[in-house]
Amino acid sequence: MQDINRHNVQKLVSLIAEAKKITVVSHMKPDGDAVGCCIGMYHYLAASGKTGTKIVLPHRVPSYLNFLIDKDMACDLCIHEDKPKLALEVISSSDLIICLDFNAFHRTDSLEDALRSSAAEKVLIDHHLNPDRTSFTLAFSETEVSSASEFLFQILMRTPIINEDAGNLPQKTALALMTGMTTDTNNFNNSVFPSTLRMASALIEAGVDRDFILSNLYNQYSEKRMRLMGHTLQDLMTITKDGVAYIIFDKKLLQEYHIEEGDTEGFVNLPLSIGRVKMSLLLKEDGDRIRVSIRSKKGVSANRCAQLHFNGGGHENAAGGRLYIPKDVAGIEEAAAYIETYTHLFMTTENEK
Ligand SMILES: [Mn+2]
Repeated sequence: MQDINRHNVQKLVSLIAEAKKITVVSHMKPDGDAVGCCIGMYHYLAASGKTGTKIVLPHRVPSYLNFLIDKDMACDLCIHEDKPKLALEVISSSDLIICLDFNAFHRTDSLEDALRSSAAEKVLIDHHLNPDRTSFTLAFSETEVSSASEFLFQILMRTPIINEDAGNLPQKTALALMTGMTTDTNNFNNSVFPSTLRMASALIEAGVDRDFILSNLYNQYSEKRMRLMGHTLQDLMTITKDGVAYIIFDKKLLQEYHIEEGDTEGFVNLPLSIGRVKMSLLLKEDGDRIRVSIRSKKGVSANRCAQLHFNGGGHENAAGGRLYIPKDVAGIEEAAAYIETYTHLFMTTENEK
């Protein structure tokens, strides 16, 4: 946690104190961690007297996270895919931009240019490898944490108004950060550090309702999601002789099951429960690209595979990327052959550096 020192926390506190218009941003296709830490930060800023803070996201918040959005906050939430002009105006008119849960501006997709060209002070708070530190006034980066939500929790705990007592966090911040950590660890299934359990313990003591979070996250799925899961496991999952499982969702299937963002959350993890599966890939056709999620077991680097073959990267055992049509593959129908070829190369010669 070398970035969390008195000097940096002090600097963050004074950047916030001096700012007149603060904007909080996160990455494209925001997940529970991205949304959780943005909302957590928003309510911390509001409690610090910073009204008028905006949250700008490239894409909509998945509906399973709606329980984190209250009426007051909803009008400060600006989504680029809904209101592109407004989103870019908010960014260019802010004097402090707090960037959460991503390591470089290109991860924000449509917000990238506006963030890059903005004259605002920029703060990074993130848990991915290889942060682009030079683009920020102040960077907090740490990979030995479960999530950006956990890292933000640790930083906020060191600020004077919270003063190491989670009971001083606004309740909505506590709820949002617990939610972000829970989704990024897949409910304590991966990336759990001693500090993660300390955070959970402090937040539960401070009154966070974990049952409420779990019932919102995991017991509110649509029927179509479970039916698609059944079809996927029965008919669409392939396992190669190298122990690589892959699932491909083309546009037709996504339309047939009326699949929205968030509906396939967690699918990529399912094949890892099979003993001989060492790495799992989920591909989704999305316009002129195919989005790729990769998860791996210990000893196999999802991050390296994403970097080498899928124009991406991420964490050691959880990464993502994309294949461009027609640059990488002529179309979705060629994706299976691409995966077979390149994961075989990866598993046999490239994984062990
Ligand atoms: Mn994250």
